[in-house]
Amino acid sequence: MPFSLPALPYSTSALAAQGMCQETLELHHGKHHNAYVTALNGLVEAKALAGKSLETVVAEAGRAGTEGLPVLNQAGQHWNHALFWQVMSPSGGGDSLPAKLAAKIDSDLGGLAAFKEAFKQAGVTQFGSGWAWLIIGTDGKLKVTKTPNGANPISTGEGQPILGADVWEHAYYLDFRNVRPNYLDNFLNKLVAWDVVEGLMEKGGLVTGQAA
Ligand code: MN3
Repeated sequence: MPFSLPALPYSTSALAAQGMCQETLELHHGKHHNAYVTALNGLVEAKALAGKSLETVVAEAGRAGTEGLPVLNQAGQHWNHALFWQVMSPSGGGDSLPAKLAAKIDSDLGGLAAFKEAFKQAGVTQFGSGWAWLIIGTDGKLKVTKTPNGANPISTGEGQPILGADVWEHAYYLDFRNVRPNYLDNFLNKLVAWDVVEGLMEKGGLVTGQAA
């Protein structure tokens, strides 16, 4: 079964009042994400990916280094966006985190304010395109990290992402022009679906159910 574009869990206008306009979501989901899926499906036969889960494809492409890059660019971006749509919500944002997630952020990252600052800095300092992440590290502790382009912490072997912010310019240019820090502030304060993030933490990460 080919990879497919997952439906947004809300309408394209649902996040407009929270700083992500309809045109951003239409282009980002309908054009950018869709293009990654189409390109990835074009590689399935040539790269012998048939039958493999998206998570396996991403991990293997990451381990293959430079040789795996053509697959990682598309497969990583497919996975990254699949997570990204899920961790935002029309009822997202705020500082009232569910209890288990709040406690884990307190113990591993020094509290919500410290986490937000670290996450924002990860996104701001990712030179060029890429992603900022909150992950469950290989030691079981929460960690903030960043990756370039289509890579992610599964492809680098760092751990399992439970929150990701796209810092490619296409993610924020219509809403925040060139001001990436404001996009990241808005993401953290108005868009993050903390209940979804806690659910992913308890499950040990996202399994997309997508396979070639
Ligand atoms: Mn994107």
